Amino acid sequence: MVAVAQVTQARQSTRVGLHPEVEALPREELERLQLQRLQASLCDAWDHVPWHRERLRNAGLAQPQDLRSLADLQRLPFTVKNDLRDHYPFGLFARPIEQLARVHASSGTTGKPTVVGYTAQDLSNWADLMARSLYAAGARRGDIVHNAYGYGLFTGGLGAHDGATRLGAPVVPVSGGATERQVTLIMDFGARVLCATPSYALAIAEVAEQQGVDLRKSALRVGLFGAEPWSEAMRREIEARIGLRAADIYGLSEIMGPGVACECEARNGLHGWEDHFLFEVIDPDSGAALPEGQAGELVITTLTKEALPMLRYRTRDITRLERAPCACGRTHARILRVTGRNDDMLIIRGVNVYPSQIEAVLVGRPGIAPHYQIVLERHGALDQVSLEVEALPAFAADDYPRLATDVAHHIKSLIGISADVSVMSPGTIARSQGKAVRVRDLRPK
Ligand code: DLL
Repeated sequence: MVAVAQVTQARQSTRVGLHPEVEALPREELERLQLQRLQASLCDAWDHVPWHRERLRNAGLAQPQDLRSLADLQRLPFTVKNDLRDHYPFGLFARPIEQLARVHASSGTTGKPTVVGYTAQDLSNWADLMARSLYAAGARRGDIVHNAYGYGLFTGGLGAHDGATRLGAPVVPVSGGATERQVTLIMDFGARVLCATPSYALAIAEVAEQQGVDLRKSALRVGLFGAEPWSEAMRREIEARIGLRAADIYGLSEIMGPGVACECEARNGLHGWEDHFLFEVIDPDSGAALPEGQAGELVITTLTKEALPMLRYRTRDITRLERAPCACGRTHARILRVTGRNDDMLIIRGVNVYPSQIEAVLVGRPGIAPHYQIVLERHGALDQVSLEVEALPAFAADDYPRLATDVAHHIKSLIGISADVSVMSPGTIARSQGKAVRVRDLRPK
């Protein structure tokens, strides 16, 4: 009895988040729940997706019940993006079409799109997790949410939309584009929460400044920015120019969409919602699990997805996991800021570089605007990297060579690569309305 009373008391004193009964669940209980759900999800995948069944058998499972502990997860094979493409469009779905409520797809640069599906229950869980994420970032019931994530096949728009609705927050479903109008709507409607990619948030800030509108005087207080890698320097820039608290939100369509993980107000990593997902970090080369805290590729297993269960999905995203308690009282693991994708890593004369590292050097540099492009070319056998950056309007063309030298110097000293830097006049570099394209690869295919 005493033990039960103590647990109840401990839970009451750590009431945090929109779903305190799960967000602050003691780790042993969380893991018990995860194992139950993993076993159920594995049975589901076994029964309804022949491809999973065959692969699980090949991995030595005679029946799904052979998975007895979370550690047994290591015995299961990985799933990769190409597996979805190979079964285009619905081959890995565990539910017949008539039980689906929605599909989304991501285009990718080559080949067939990746198609993902949701039952009504999946959509409801997603809305819960997105509402939980909005709340963790500081949004509350009744706040107007200006949702500038793209609506359509991309999961950003509808994902954030349903989450805001679940939270009880009215949504302005503006999607991306028509940036002048976005500024007007933010000011006129008094939005308190802004959802957008970080690069588009910056584009909105820039257009507002050009219109003579001070967004810092708007009602905006909270931003949920994600769908692409961004840096701490970019966070400071966005916060200073819009006057809000910017939270990092992570997700991917293969697993759900936005709201797989989100920062809380402690901003010490993104809480990955462990009652619905299992997170691992592996060595991208060997596939071996890495100890907590070590950087590697994030691998996610879904625990409750009905339409498209995912077993050990290799995200290609590079990050670290922390399970130490968070100051906010949530017990769910924290995924540290995703620096970039494995596929986006550039190897420049032997140095591994992510575009977000270059961003961190550029943003806030005197005279330089936070817009940039990395251009890859091939000269003979050698890959050549150049960097296009923009000057701030107050600087004259005469200043550009000096600014270029300053940027090249800081790139060299902070990242260790020699880049050929061109400073261009304001507005030259294309602005994004969704995910920014940071790298222009002109190398022959
Ligand atoms: O980008 C879902 C999303 C929408 C997340 C809105 C957050 C906000 P996909 O189009 O499938 O889904 O792209 C997923 O985007 O594997 C990462 O490489 C990248 N990504 C997403 N969020 C972040 C983030 C959506 N906060 C891919 N930081 C992922 C860094 C991110 N990269």
